Order: sequence, then C-alpha cells, then structure tokens
Amino acid sequence: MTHTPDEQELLTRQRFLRLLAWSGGSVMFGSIGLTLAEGLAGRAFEPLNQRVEELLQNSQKLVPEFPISEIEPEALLVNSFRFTPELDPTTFRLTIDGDVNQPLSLDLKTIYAMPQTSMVIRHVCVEGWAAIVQWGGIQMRELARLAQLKPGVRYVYFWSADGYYGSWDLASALHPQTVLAYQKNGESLPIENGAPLRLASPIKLGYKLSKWVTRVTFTSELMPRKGYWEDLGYEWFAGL
Ligand SMILES: Nc1nc2c(c(=O)[nH]1)N[C@H]1C(S)=C(S)[C@@H](COP(=O)(O)O)O[C@H]1N2
Ligand SMILES: [Mo]
Repeated sequence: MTHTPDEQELLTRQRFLRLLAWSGGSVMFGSIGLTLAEGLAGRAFEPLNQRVEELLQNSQKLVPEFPISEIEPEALLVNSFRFTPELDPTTFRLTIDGDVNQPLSLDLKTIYAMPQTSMVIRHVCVEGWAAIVQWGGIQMRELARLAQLKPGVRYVYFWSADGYYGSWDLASALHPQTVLAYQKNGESLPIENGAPLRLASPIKLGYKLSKWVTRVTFTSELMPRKGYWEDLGYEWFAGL
C-alpha cells in the first residue's frame, strides 16, 4: 500500500484487464448488457467519486497482525444460528449490486484469480470467546473498485445463503483488512465456517462477519432491517 494514486489507478486497471483475460470475459457488464468492448472503452474506468477515492487511497489504520505461529486452530468455534447452506462452487456467483456503475456477477474462478490478501487476526465473538485465525481472500475494497461506487454510497449490505444479513458503514467495509475470505489457516474455507465466501476483519465483532455471502449491495441509506442480530437489539457498529 505504498503506491501513489496514479500508480494505484494503473495497477487497478492492469488487474482488471488481467482479471478479464483470466475469466474469459465472464465479468458481467451490468444489467443493461454492455459488451465487453463497450465496457472497456467507456464506463469501466470512469474516475471514482472523491469520497470513495479517499477511502480507497487512504490505507486507514491497520490493525497489527499476528505471526503464523500464533494461530489457534482449535479456538474458532462454529457459531451458526440457522442452517448450514451447501453452495455448489461450480455454479456459485457473487452478486455485487446497488448504487454502483458496474454491477458484477463473479464466479469463484474469477474471484480466486484476483489479488489475494492473507492476514492473521483475532476473531472476537460477543458470546465471550476469541480465536487467532489466518484468513485468505479478496479485499472488499478491490471489489468496490471494480463495481465503481456511485457518489452517495455510505453503507454496504451483505446477504447470506442461510438468510443471515448485515450492514456495515462504508469506511469499515473498505478498510484494507476487510476481506471476503475463501481460506482459513492456509486451507480452503470449510463449509461450516462460511464457504465459499465469508467476511473476515479485525475491526468488527464476530456477528458482523457474515458467512456464506452471496450478495453485496452498496447503498446510500440503511433499510429498516439492519442486520440479523442488530434487529434483535445488538449494536450496529460493533467495532473492535
Ligand atoms: N451467515 C451467517 N454468518 C454468521 C453467523 C451465522 O449464524 N450465519 N454467525 C456469526 C457469528 S455470531 C460469529 S461469532 C461468526 C462465527 O464464525 P465461525 O462459525 O466461522 O467461527 O460468524 C458470524 N457470521
Ligand atoms: Mo459471535
């Protein structure tokens, strides 16, 4: 995270092009059916709005990470309140929609080909346990760059296949250590921990870290339903 804004922008473009090449052009250009060429020539690289740009350039305060030797493989308790959905990795798509210029529908192959972030952090559950875990996945900010947030976006909703849902403030979602993870402790993410994709971040309590995320929606307003636990009285921000 030591690039100048221009270098950053260039990197993002290069990554996006690489991503398109690797995905065989399967990145979807929005609901109005832009072709790949139109997308590349036109809207795909519009400058981001100032506020989002600031959030993306500013690496925000990084939470110190742990050495790999401090991972506690047994300490992460499975905490699922509903059922454990079995998602087929071959047909799975992550939908990114809402107030974005470039809605996306990404398969796992495409997501795995994107730049991977790995971090060893502490997961903290309000129920009184914690665990040092290594997560590997894609930064939410990387997805936000690709989707191109519209001006006025302030919140992000995460929808899960078990009916769980939650909302975050945009700054926390675009923090460099907020990741959609597909690996745990160096191996593929187990189903009970949220495969194929779950949120991981050292800046939020466990109940904000949705498992089995299938859809990410950027919005300017919070809806009456703010989150599974939040709607039952738990604190919304839930920062660590
Ligand atoms: N979709 C979904 N996400 C969820 C939950 C859940 O029940 N469903 N439980 C939350 C809680 S309270 C915690 S502590 C963590 C637990 O993650 P783990 O089961 O991988 O340890 O997942 C969070 N994300
Ligand atoms: Mo939790």
